[in-house]
Amino acid sequence: MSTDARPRSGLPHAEAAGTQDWAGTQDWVETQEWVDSLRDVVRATGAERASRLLRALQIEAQRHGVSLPVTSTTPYVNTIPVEHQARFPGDRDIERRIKSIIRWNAMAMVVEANQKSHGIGGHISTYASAATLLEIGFNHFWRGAEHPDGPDLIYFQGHASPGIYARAYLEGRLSPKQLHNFRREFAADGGLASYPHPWLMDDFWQFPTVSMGLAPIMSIYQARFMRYLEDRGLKPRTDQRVWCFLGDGETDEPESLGAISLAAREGLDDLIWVVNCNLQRLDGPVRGNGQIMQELEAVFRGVGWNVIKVIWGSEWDELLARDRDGLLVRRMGEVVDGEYQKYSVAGGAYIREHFWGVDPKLTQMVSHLSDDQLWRMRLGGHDPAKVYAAYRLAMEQRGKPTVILARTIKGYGLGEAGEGKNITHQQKVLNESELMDFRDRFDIPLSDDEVVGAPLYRPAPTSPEIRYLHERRRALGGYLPQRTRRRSHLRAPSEELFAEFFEGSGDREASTTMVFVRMLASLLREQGLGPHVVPIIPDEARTFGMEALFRSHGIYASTGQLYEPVDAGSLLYYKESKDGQILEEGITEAGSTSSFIAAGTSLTNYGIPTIPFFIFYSMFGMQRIGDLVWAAADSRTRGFLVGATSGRTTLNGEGLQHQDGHSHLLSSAIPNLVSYEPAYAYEIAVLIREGIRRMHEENEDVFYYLTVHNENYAHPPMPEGEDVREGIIRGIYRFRAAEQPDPKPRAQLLASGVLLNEALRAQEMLAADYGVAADVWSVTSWTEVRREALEVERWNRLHPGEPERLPHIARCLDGQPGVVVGVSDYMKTLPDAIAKWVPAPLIALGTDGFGRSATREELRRFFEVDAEHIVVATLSALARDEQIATSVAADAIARFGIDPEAPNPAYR
Ligand SMILES: Cc1ncc(C[n+]2csc(CCOP(=O)(O)OP(=O)(O)O)c2C)c(N)n1
Ligand SMILES: [Mg+2]
Repeated sequence: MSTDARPRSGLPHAEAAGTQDWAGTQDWVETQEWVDSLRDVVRATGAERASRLLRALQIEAQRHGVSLPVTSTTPYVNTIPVEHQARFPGDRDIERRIKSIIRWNAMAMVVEANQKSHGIGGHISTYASAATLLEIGFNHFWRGAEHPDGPDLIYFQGHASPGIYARAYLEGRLSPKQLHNFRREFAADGGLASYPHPWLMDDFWQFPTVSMGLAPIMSIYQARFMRYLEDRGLKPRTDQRVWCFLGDGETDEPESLGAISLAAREGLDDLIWVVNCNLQRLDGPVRGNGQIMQELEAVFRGVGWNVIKVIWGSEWDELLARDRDGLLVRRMGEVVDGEYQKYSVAGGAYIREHFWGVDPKLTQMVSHLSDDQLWRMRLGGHDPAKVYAAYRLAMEQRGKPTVILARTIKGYGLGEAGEGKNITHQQKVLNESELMDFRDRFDIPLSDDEVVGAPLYRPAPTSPEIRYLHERRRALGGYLPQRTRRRSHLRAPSEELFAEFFEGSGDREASTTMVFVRMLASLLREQGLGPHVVPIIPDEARTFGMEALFRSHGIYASTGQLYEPVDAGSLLYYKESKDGQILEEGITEAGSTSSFIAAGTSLTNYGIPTIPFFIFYSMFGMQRIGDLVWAAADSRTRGFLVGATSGRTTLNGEGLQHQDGHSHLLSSAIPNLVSYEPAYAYEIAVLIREGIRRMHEENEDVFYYLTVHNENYAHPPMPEGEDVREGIIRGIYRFRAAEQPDPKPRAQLLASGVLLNEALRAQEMLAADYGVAADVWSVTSWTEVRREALEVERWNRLHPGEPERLPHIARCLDGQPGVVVGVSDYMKTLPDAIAKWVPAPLIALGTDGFGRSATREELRRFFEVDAEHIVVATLSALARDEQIATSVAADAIARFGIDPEAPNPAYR
């Protein structure tokens, strides 16, 4: 640390306590009097009274223009004074032994994995720093599935997974083989996933946490959703809690802290966060030149969380008690994190010189301690008594969420192998002597010979450790983490519910967004299903014409509505209520997605199935919150994502940032996300029914992505034939065949979404003006068509001796003569994705490039996807195929006023 940050020695204690600058004896005496008075008040009438007094002074000071010190941080000491510390009820000795064994096994499994396969990865140091934080929870706080209140929901830091596995191994829930196969998921006898992935270990992990920043925001909305279920009477009110573990480095992710004000505003006192403040991230210190704990304290206190700092272990209590003039506290507060990190590596003599040595009084304070004793003075996050007290207090706090900032050392116990070192995050292999040191430090009963191979160690089932561990979990209602597979009792709605949509709209024009909203309203009204539907909107309900739902179903507000809304007199007023059904999230797609995940996993987490519909501005969906959608997939979330105002040329006027022509490419990357771009009302009706059927009757862990539009047009009745329904689901069916009885030339026009209407216009133009007979196919999903075709192709590849199977798309187009044009309001990649199963070369039209503020007609002309361009594409292909004269195509280009030399819109 720099010398100029050192305090002058012999400070009067008022300054040391941080009250005011010291300017002369008179000032000092006066300050002293004030401080003494405060002490008297606390002693005589208690801290509460003192706090009121200070508030009164604050108001008075404000009145006189006195600038007030910023009070968002407290001194750099534990929030809980020793005398208020809850008594630790456990068996210290046995718990230490259990923890030590878990530490050993967590380390051993990573070492073994990397000995077997160099570079397979894994992390030792994160768990090493978090062990006490986790063990106190496991032994004393977290309730399991059989607890009458229901299980606590715990988001574990992803990189600490070896420790969670190692505990489950001691509990007998994971086999030695599984641990031996850490990070070898293909091992014949079963392996373990690197990190928490419910997709991969669906009876173990509940929450994917390893993409940092997502667990924190998901945990907030989880706690909020729990409250929502209770307030709506879907779940009994219990003492169930949500805990989330974060790394201090992780708090730099915008998602980590981005929603903490919601948690405070909603008074989510069932939410407890523990930030493992080991002061390090992957490369080095989190805030080498500052103090991450103080920074976080200010942020959390600022928005109204309870903050409990657990900085110093019990060894410091006595010294702090002797620190009458506040010198030590002041010293603690001025050392920067980079320097603190150095103390954990450099040893007692260094600490004596650099921490204590700055002031003779401080030096004197520790003169009775050896260098070794100085070095071994524990930090709060490694002291069970301190951690227990913090958790106990967090459990007792009402009205606010709590964050525990716990100071730890990264790689604690690794010694030379990495304790507190900058390389520690990546440390994966320990040499013989390092293994022996580790064994000695944690008293693992393994001989020198045994230690070499870093074997797993598990005491006998009858040993006191194992008996204690089971007894604690029994008392708390079972083991954690544990994911429960449950079957939904919900059923797809009857066809009648959507009858009007199958019949078509006649001359009435409507957008697919309006159609969807009507369907949602019908679903909400359905007797059995309705209460389980959870509409989620990020401040866009009016854009989508959903405001009628405000009044009919209410916007969820945990406080109810405390004001008379300005539009109270109108029919569709802004109604908030405690049992409101709509989650109106405000402008946070990340928060809304977190709600979506909580709702879409409520069956496994609470035994209550819900069907979330998250309706958002499609451009601000996949590309904005893609990683959360990936986490939703991993979480086995069920529900519907609805991208409204989609389509690069269909959303008119809004321009480059708003017009979505690629979200279907992004969604196609997610294996269990089923995407559709329907054109007509009956298609949406079929798809929503089918989605609910798959998710709730078949209990498939899939979710749906539907894009809907804001362009109004008439919706036809559903064409006759069972294959239509099947085609809608599979992704393509013939919507309208050519009227001419098989003349030449011919074409097949494949179109999705609104552009189906352009294809139909092109069909008429081709027939009337060019004698070309075109069939028009509605493509509800390019990606589903492709997935099915790939599936069939794979089967054919692996079964060379069997008769070849045909994918749905090939069956549709087989024997359909002519050229093929595919058009969508999305990038050309979508039609291209199915080209290889189409019997003729497919000409793809699409909207590659940046959107523009313009009318739909202008946009479609610009992106070359309007009916005229479909006609030109068809004629051009026919000309190249020598079915018509080239001049016919060229004339059409001229006739439509298309400039063949215009630059490619894809790059403009
Ligand atoms: C979004 C994201 N970015 C980067 C990483 C890679 N990564 C894994 S752990 C880590 C450092 C974690 O530091 P911290 O949050 O302080 O946790 P600690 O291990 O120190 O407890 C990084 C950068 C990741 N997993 N997720
Ligand atoms: Mg860290």
